[in-house]
Formats: sequence, C-alpha cells, structure tokens
Amino acid sequence: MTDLDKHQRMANAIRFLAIDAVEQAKSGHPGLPMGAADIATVLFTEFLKFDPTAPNWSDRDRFVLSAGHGSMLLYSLLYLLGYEDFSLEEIKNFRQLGARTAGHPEFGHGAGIETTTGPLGQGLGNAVGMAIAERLQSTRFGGDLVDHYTYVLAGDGCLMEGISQEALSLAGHLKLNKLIVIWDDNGISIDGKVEITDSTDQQARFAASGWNTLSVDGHDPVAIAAAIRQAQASDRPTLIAAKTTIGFGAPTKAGTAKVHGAPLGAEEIAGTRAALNWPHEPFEVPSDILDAWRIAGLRSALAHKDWQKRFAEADAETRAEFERRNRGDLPAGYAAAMMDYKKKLAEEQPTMATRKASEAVLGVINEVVPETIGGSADLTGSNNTKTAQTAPVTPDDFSGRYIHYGIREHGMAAAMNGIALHGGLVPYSGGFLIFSDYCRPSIRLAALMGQRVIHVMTHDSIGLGEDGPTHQPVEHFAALRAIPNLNFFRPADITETLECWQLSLENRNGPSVLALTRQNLPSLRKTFEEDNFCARGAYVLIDSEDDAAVTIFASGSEVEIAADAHKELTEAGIAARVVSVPSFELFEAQSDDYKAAVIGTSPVKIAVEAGIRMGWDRFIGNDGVFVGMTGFGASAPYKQLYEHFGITKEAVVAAAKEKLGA
Ligand SMILES: Cc1ncc(C[n+]2csc(CCOP(=O)(O)OP(=O)(O)O)c2C)c(N)n1
Repeated sequence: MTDLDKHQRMANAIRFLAIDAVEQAKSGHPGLPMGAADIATVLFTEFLKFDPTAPNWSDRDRFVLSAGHGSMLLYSLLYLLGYEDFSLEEIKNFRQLGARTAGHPEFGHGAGIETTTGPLGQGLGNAVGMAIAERLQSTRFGGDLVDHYTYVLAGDGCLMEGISQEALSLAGHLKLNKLIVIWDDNGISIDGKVEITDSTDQQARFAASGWNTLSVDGHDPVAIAAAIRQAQASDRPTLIAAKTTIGFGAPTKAGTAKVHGAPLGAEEIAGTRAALNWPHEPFEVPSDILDAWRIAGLRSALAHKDWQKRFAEADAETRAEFERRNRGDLPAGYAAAMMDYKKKLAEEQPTMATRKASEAVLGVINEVVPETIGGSADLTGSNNTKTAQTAPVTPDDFSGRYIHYGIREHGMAAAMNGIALHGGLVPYSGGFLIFSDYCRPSIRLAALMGQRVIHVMTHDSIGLGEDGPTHQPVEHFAALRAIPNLNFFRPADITETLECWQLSLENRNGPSVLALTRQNLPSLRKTFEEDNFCARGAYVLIDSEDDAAVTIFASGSEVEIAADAHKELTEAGIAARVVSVPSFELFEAQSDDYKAAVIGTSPVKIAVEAGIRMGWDRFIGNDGVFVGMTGFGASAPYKQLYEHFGITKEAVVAAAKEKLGA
C-alpha cells in the first residue's frame, strides 16, 4: 500500500463513519466530513499534538471544529484515534438522547471536544481566545511548559458570520502566529453555491488584517502538509484556504448543497462505496486502517512524556502554581483579602457608582488572583475594568493582564470563552449592558458550556442619563435572567458589588454578568457580615418590627429608592420591609422555606426596578405593584429621567398607600 493509498483509506474511514452515522440517525451533515476528511487526516496524523490517554493534557494542541454541523468529522476522529469517550457505540448512537455524539459537538459530553460549536463563527472566536491564552501562559510559565498550536476548521458559514471579522482582526492585530485556520473552501452552503450571496476574496480579507494566507488543494495530502508546515513557521496567524468538494466521493450529490445536511440515502451510499472502493459493512473499519489510526493516536505519547519530564524538573512553586491555576482553584490569599476589604467598606460606608465599586473590588482581586485577565470593548474608562495590576497585552508583549478588545463585543465574549476553555486563566471584561445584545450568543454558549467568564456590564439603566434610549437597557435584565446557568447580578451598593464579584469568581461552572451603574449609590449595608448575603439571591435588607403591611423588592440602583420609601412609610406609621434582589437565579436555588420567608406575607408587594416588569411577578404576584419601565428610555440628566418615568420614592409610597387604602 502506498502512502497515498493509506492516506485515502484512512480518510475514507472518516467519510464512511460519518455517512453511516448520519444514515442511521436519519439526520445530520455528511457533506463536510466527506469533504474535509483529507485535511483532518493530515492534521491529526502528522501535526496535531495530543494524547488520547490524557485528553486534558494542558499542553496539547487545540482543535476547534468551528463548522460544528460537521460533528461526525470530530466524532469519527476521536473514535479512530482511541479516545475512550468515543466508542463505536457512541458513533452508532449519533444524535440520540444521552449520547456523547450530539448533533453538534458539545463541550463536556466527552474528552476531546474542546468547545461547543454549531452557531457558526463561534468556534473561530473561541480559537482566538485559546491562542491568546496559550501565549499568555507561555509568557508566564515559559515555552517548556506551554507551547501549543490552535487549529480551526472553519466553513464558508463561519467566515460569512460577522463574528469572524471581529475574531480575525483581533487575532491579526495580536499576531497570534500559533493560530492556524483551515477554511473548508467548498463553495457550498445550504441554499446552494456560496456565490449566490457572497463574493468576498477571503484571502485578501484575512491578509488585510495581518494574516499569512495560503491556498491549497484540500484533497492533496502532500500539499496540505506543506501548507501546515509553512503556517507553523509563520510570524502571523495563518489562513489556509483549502479547496474541497463537499460530499467528496458521492456519485451524484458531491459538490452540491444536497449533501450538506441530509442522509445520502441507500443508493447514493452504495455508489459512494463503489466510487471510493470501500466494500465494508456500515460502521466497519478494516483492522489495518483502525490500527493505522490507533498508531496515529500514539504519535504524541513521547512528546507528552517529555513534557511531563520538563514539568517534573520545574521548581516546586512553579509546578504548584501552574497546577492550581489549571485546576481553577483560587489562591490562598484571596478569601482573606476580600474579607478585609469588606470590613473596611462597612466602616467607611462609601458612596459610589457600582462601576467604581467594581473597580475598587477588582483592585483587591487583581492583587491576589494573578490569573485574572481583564479587558474592555473600548470602554475602559467607563467600565472601570482596568486596575493598577493590569498592564495591557500588546502584540509583542503578553506579560500584561489587560486586553484592549476593541469595539468587538461579540469577538470579545467568544474569545473569553476560549480563554476560559483553555484553562489556567479567569477572563473578565467590560462593556455597556445595552450591548449584551451584541455578544449574547457567546454569553449563552458560556452558560451552556459552564465556563467561568465574567462580564462587567456598566451603564445598566436609564440611570446612565444623557446618552438616551439607544444606550439605556430596559429589557436586558429580563433577557439575561432568561439564560439558563447564567448568573445575572445587579448589586445595590459597594458591599453587594464585592459579594457579587466573590460569587462570580467562585462559580467555576458558569458565567456571570455584573450589571453596574454609572450613577453614584450610597452604602446600604450598614454592618459588617462575614456571610455573603448576595449568595442567597435575595435577602431582607431592612426588616420591620411589626408584621409588614408592605414589602418592597428592588435591585441595583433602585434599592436606594426602596430604602427611602421604607423610611417615609415608617414615618407614616406603615410597617414595611425592603428586600434586595441582586440575583434571581441564586434566589431560585434557595430552599422553599427560605424563599417563602423572603417573599413574606405582606398584603402589599411592590417591586422597583428601572427595567421591564417581566420576571417580577415571581416576587409580587399578579396583583403586585411594579414601579419601573414599560417602554424605551429617553435622553436627559438621569434624575429627571427617574422623575419622568415615575421611578421614585414618592411613586412607591403613593402606590403603597393606595393599595392599603390609607
Ligand atoms: C449562526 C448560524 N446561523 C445559521 C446556522 C444554520 N446553518 C448550519 S450549517 C449552515 C451552512 C454552512 O455552510 P458551510 O459553512 O459552507 O458548510 P458546508 O455546507 O460546507 O457544510 C447554516 C446556515 C448555524 N448553524 N449557525
């Protein structure tokens, strides 16, 4: 058997596992695995550094299948290479309930899947973050411990999505030379030929952002290998445009959209078996080819051993720190530093905007948690995410801890996911809350993947004032609360801000959004409590000695209004209590008893929040009073806006009295 024969048979093993699995599932996407099998075979058998027996080895190369619909390409590879999580049974169960082989690759379903892909372009964005993380870690721990590539297989769809522009221009700027994107240039998407909608010169586009670009016949293994070798030597990130035929080998459907996302059907499969000379039964991989793949799976075993040796030779402190950060544990000094600061806040009772409060808290965190990587989407001075400890990362110097992500919210959030997935770092960043809409798809994926990424989102309501309704979040609290496994925090003062930061950092299994104000807020928590009250999601901030006739629920900046209303009601002889609600999600996680106690039995329940009502009926019921927004905001000084929209102490007091008939 010549090398070429062997290559082709190995690639055909991928093709037919994909064909057979899609056929059996009666759904899926055979076209991409069939077209990209040659690329994948070359990459995984000659270049990729990985160890199926230690799939989470920190110095492995990362492979991101950005075109996630081609999931059977990845599953076939993982099975063929000997990854334990991907047995032949899993391949046969493609797309079935409980299988690791979900319709699109899902992070956490099995070792070997580096990220969840499917929403096109996200993988490319994640890969930029992974490559950033590699360079950051390599700068910190040295090339002996951290030296790996990030490879991406992207389709036309990934490159058409807007996120690709943000991702590639950031990567080009940062000179991420160990990022190698292979574009499956098959000219086909779902509606037909790509040329019906796009005529971009992709290579010119990437080149314009500082990329090295190459083009290659994606079915010529020698040419593919040569291109990857060139890419590895580049001082810039590389795009390899690989011309392929979608559905390669299918006699009537190859090169057409028909093979993109539907089973081939028995007749076409028989024709493909004949055309590619693959006389084997469905799911059968001849033993010599399976052996060849399994041998390929061992190819980096030595590199892994060498790495272990180098690691063992590192000094004890470096080893311990490297392992701690990769495990995701926070350092020893963190808890005490936060507690000391919390005590200080109780004594000093500062009045400040929660965005400033966040900066102050970050100053404490960044001093003791060296693995945080900050940033902002060009709003550093507004988001207050930069502290004294965080020098900027520049194309030539990755010793810093602050990334100027530029005006690229989506690219930023996708890159943060990649940084978190890479491991060893805790990414946080800043943006305006209103533009959570610009990065929501990546935030959702962070939640789905259970990744610790922290989004500081300032200017969280009409309280931002003059910038007006284009910049004033109204529905965003509800929209973010709607994402499962995302903790959305709206702290009311500096102590709550500190507590919400603690909760964000300490939650290893999901992302957090901190919604913070532009306007000043007083300290509402008057005494030092070691307990993290925000951990309960909602808690009684001001209780009433008598049975309360009125309970006022509020979040963030409106807790001050609730407290002022409480004072006035009390003075009027009306017993009232105030519940601060920094997080709906954490409240729901409490016991039924706790929730019932916090909600209480006051005949009058009022919620105050400078957003829409959606979600608040949970606290106040259908017949509760909501003091908030019903439509878009307006442009004016913020105090006028609160008056204009009737979100005031007076409105709360009047509503309470009216309900009580007082
Ligand atoms: C953001 C997003 N929009 C739409 C889709 C639905 N979709 C899945 S694959 C695809 C076409 C992708 O074309 P291409 O990348 O060329 O893949 P190929 O046809 O080569 O498999 C579309 C529109 C998606 N997965 N993600």
